Amino acid sequence: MPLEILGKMYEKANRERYAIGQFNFSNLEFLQSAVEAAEEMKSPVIVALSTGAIKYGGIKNLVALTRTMAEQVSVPVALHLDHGEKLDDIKRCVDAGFTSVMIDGSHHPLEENIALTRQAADYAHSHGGITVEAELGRLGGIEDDIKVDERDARLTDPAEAVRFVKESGCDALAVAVGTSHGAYKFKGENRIDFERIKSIKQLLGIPLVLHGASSVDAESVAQINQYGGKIEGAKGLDAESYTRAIQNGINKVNIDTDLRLKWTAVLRKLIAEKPGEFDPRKFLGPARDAVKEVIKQKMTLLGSAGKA
Ligand code: TD4
Ligand code: CA
Ligand code: ZN
Repeated sequence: MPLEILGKMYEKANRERYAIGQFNFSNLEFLQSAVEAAEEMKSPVIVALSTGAIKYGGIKNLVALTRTMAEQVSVPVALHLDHGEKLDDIKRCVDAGFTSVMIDGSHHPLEENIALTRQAADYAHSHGGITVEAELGRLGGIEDDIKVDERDARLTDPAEAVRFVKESGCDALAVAVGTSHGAYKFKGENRIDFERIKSIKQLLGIPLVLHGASSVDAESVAQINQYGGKIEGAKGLDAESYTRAIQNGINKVNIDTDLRLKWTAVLRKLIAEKPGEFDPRKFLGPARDAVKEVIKQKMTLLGSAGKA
């Protein structure tokens, strides 16, 4: 299929209460993993590029690869810009053929976030009806010792979200509900504010996005450490958190760290165990297959398997 507008994929997900996975990539193999997993699971999929990934791979190369791969499968694939910060990032990606963009003005004061998001939405909507995700609230690790009022201050405020969405014109909203990017999300138990997701969803009705949603699989971390790595105290979301977040209104779940961890675990082991090998395909191929398995498991957990 040609690349699909994310907004179209959201309609069914929102109606049927499941989430579509966003999988970040910056190379051929991660993209293959995501697209092949989607085809095998009959799942819609979102593949995403950060501005750093675009710099790494080249926008034309990455868009051409994604288009070509999407055309060879029967499931819908959306190409999304992750955490665009400037209006120019948005314009560049919309012009290059992305079917969804995120404008992340969450670090700006509310008025500025609204104004920036409005400009991004006007541009994307008038250029092919491209879907726009915005962010309100601050993502970050919630430590056990953080005070409740401080915690509250950084999470998305439901009333503010209503005004934000109305005035900015965004199509989907990334909410801060206790997750954070990277491998170190929680000290103890998962602490996600499911009630907050529910309130925001009831007020807005639009697709909500969960960033920082990796599980940080303990086996991958152990394998990395066994073969010379050093990753300590890493912790992510458990399976139940996905289910509860989705039941309460999340329709897009962003996953990057889990893919990076699995990739590194496989590569470290293979390189250690095959000292005479120097064909990159002998390393990258198995890593690609392992990442694909992780993505397939996520699609089952998110409920998107079988929905394409
Ligand atoms: O938005 N994301 C992915 C962040 C990707 C960052 O890419 P760069 O290193 O190129 O800047 C997420 O919300 C994923 O969260 P996760 O839990 O997987 O870290
Ligand atoms: Ca942000
Ligand atoms: Zn993110």
